[in-house]
Amino acid sequence: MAALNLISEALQKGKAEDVKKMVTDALAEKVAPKKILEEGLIAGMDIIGGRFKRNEIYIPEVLIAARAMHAGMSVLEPMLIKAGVKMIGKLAIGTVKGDLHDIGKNLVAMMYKGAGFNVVDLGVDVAADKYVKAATDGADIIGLSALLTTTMVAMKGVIESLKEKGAKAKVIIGGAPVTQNYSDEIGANGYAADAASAVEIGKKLLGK
Ligand code: B12
Repeated sequence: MAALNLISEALQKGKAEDVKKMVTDALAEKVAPKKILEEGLIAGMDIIGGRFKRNEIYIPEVLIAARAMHAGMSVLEPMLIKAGVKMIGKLAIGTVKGDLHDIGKNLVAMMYKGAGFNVVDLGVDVAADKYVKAATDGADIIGLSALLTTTMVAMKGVIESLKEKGAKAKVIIGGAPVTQNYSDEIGANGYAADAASAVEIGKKLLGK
């Protein structure tokens, strides 16, 4: 059996093709997609995040690991969706204006898909009017991601724009610099520190 720690190790080394193959093998061996995601891919990316923080590795290594993560996710995503139950709500999620970080946002999107949500990925560097349009188009939840202290301030503007248009969608926010205090301060409906709790909060907000 493809051990999940081997997936994590290959991801950390940036071996995209190996990660893709090991994820495919693990799925063929009936390992649960959520387990592969959490104990293989997310576990590896968490280690990369920590090593980058301690200056043990630099941006190129992080980018290569991120590419391996995306390679694994490309195989896993349809399975996570398949494993999910019927659609329980619609999430539109994007990284706010000026911010290009998308790994965490993609993870949250994937976990929502796996939990049975219809997910619209708005991408990165998303302006407020795009979130407003997504809400008008029927999103129950708007997800805002920011990884920079300089871009998290844009979240407040998005919430104000949504209020101005009378949008009923609930707003959840997250990303490394974001806190529960900040969420309360700008009037978001929920905050989560990781992708799994992000889903719990979304379900709670919709009364599921
Ligand atoms: C990978 C990375 C990059 C990659 C991004 C690749 C990509 N496709 O995303 C690259 C190399 C491009 C990059 C660029 C930059 N980066 Co950068 N980057 C990182 C790094 C190492 C990891 C981020 C990551 O992916 N983590 C893994 C994921 C899984 O975690 P996460 O994003 O936090 O997401 C989880 C939760 O936060 C939460 N979550 C996330 N989004 C959401 C949304 C919702 C709705 C909810 C509920 C929850 C939620 O759930 C996720 C899953 O559990 C961080 C360091 C760190 N430890 O965070 C720095 C970091 C964020 N970067 C930083 C900086 C400074 C930059 C640059 C400005 C560097 C430069 N000088 O050019 C540029 C900015 C580019 C831009 N305009 O956006 C700083 C930010 C400092 C600050 N406080 O503002 C950090 C903290 C590094 C550091 N210690 O200095 N970066």
